[in-house]
Amino acid sequence: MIWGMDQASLEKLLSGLPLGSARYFNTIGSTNDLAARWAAAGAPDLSLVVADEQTAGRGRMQRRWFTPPGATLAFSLVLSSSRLVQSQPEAGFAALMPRLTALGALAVCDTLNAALPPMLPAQIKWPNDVLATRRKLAGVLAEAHWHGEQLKAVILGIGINVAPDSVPPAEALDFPATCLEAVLESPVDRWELLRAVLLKLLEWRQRLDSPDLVKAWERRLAFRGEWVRLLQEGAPPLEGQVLGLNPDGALRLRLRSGEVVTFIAGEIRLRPADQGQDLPTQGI
Ligand code: BT5
Repeated sequence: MIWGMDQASLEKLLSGLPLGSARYFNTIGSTNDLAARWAAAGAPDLSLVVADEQTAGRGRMQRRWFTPPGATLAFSLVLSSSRLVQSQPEAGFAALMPRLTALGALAVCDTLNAALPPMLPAQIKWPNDVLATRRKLAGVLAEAHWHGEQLKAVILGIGINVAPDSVPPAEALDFPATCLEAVLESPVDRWELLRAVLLKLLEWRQRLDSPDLVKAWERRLAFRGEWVRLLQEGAPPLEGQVLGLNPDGALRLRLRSGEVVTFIAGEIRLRPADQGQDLPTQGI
């Protein structure tokens, strides 16, 4: 078991995994930003940036990702474009991004489910959150980086709440949160968890273009059959029943009118329709 982490221990932990290089930081702004700069400077495919603490951790749309020291797992992987678009170039960039978000969420979800009781499986709150006990335990941020019109790399950032200190104060949250130690009621070695998630991620990456990926994403979908509220930028909230995912990863909902509509990942937030802001935050 590794309690402290440093560059040499990270390299030892990852030995044998088919990754690019790896860099460890005690403190960093955002692992996604460092990984993007590294990708621009020629980082090999599957290079990894890991940090104990992020001072400017980000979620989607510049939302904040809380990453205090000693309690969370925060890392980013460089996925080189040359390895991403080779198998289905005609499907293009638009098809790729939802799959990469799914790749990260599935890797986390599957890793957690190896440890969680089968009655309480981790699930994916579409598109990019991993829930346990219906609270957010992890988030995924896939960001594309371009060189002119050419996709250079996608940075896949993953944040997982491990110890209770990782759970933000309730007033900083738009959805209830928890951490793995609270759910398992036992201590968790963050670095063993990192290795396990990376192994799952490498496994799923082999099937990035397969219909299996979206099917697995759909099987782990939270709130299936339930009524949810969609919060969209610049539009009134919408209520619908979660039906599933389309093969392209779009969310399929039935509205109160009976009409079935689909949403492409990225611009919406989702919560159960009957859930107020006051569900207690666990683990703090
Ligand atoms: C996400 O965004 O959930 C993506 C989070 C990705 C974080 C990783 S950490 C490594 C890499 N480097 C980065 O800078 N980022 C990535 P989104 O769905 O937009 O959710 C953001 C919202 O989650 C915030 O507005 C808060 O309400 C909530 N939140 C912030 N920190 C949290 C935490 N530690 N646990 C649970 N919820 C949190």
